[in-house]
Amino acid sequence: MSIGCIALLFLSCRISDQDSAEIVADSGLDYVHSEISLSQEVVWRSVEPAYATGGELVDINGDGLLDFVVSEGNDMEPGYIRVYHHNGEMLESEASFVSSKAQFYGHVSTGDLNGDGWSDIVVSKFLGTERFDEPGGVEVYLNEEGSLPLTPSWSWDGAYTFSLTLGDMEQDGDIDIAVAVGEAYFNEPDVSFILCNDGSGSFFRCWEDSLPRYSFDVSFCDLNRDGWQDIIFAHQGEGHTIRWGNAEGFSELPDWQAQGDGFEGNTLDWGDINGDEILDIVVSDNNQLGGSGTVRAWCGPDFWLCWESQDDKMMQSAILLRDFDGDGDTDLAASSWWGALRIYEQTEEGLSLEPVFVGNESEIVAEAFSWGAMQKVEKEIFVGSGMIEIPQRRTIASIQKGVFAGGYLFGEEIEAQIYVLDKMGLVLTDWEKYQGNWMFVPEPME
Ligand SMILES: [Ca+2]
Ligand SMILES: [Ca+2]
Ligand SMILES: [Ca+2]
Ligand SMILES: [Ca+2]
Repeated sequence: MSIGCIALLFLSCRISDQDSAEIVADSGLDYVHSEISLSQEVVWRSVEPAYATGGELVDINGDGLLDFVVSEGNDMEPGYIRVYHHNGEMLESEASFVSSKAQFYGHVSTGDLNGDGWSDIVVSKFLGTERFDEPGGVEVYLNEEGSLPLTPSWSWDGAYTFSLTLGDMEQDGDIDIAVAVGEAYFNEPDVSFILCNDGSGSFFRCWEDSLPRYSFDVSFCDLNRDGWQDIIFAHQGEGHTIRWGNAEGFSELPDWQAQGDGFEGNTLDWGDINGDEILDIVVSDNNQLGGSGTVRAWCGPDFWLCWESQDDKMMQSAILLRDFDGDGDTDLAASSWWGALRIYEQTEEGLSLEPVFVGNESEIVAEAFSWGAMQKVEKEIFVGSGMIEIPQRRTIASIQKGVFAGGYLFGEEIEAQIYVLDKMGLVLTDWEKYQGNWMFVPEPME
């Protein structure tokens, strides 16, 4: 989308979902549970020994079923990008796509970087081949009409990065990469940065932080819904930050920084956790290096500390904000290193202070969650223009016009199919080498 479009489509560019988009085909399917009902049963587990870290459900081969992309390595042992394709019944237990070169990969993000309708993947390489003595970088794998290349389509080396995210900083309709930078065990802090898309799937540095810090997660999100994506970083050793987006991009200095202590950010997510329809942020703070060991939320519009998990302190890791019980509000999934899957439920009183669901498996070492339809379900056609926040962060089944990443659709014209929330699965990555990755489903899932 050009600057001209922003003028022409000002309303649709600056207002998210309802005003700029309509669902033109409603399946009529409802998925309503009165309480969280994830099954204790593990319905899928991958078999390869690996230090799996990143993971996202996305349709790689265009058959309308979600595949699971995993990035392995962490800081322990080089691993691969793997794709567990959906075989029609379930994810395959052994990945049929494996990248060619093992690396110390951190987290992975997916979106359409070159506007061809196929989902591409971008991965943080946490460390280089000399492990803690050599920085990693960023690798892009452009989907070639249903299959990923064995080696990166584009790459850059020179920073320790554990996580990255995809969004559109300048509202030009192509997808940029925000890179969270820092390795806190042995290295000095460093600056996080954004790689802007030149439109053809190559990237150049177009913004960086004013200060070196330790950043372990980052997200683009239009928190104040003014039509510009804002940027959120989870930090270690200092407060998490927000910068407001505008036509000039982001300021070097944060516009907001969490006050207090206990900051050891592992994962962040955004959503409305208290039902006022204003977006909030949630961050897991690990306690390996002195952090709080809790999951905490800062509520918009002023981002005051509005919620903190009251169950045991632990090495908090993966979190995800989605509607796990299908009652229309956003709940929180959380896990820790060597802990159980926990779900905190939103009710009229807000988010429960302790989990309403605790899984039987108590030694999971989760690093990423993803939530998506695991069987063929009805889809809705979604049309609009500008930047659209996808309702309930639902997963894209296919896209005819526009591009998508990170819970948003972008384009002068947008036409996409999104899955209804039905037959859902919750997958998580696990970096205990011989445990594999896991999937839980709500019960009953037919
Ligand atoms: Ca693509
Ligand atoms: Ca904004
Ligand atoms: Ca809220
Ligand atoms: Ca809910």
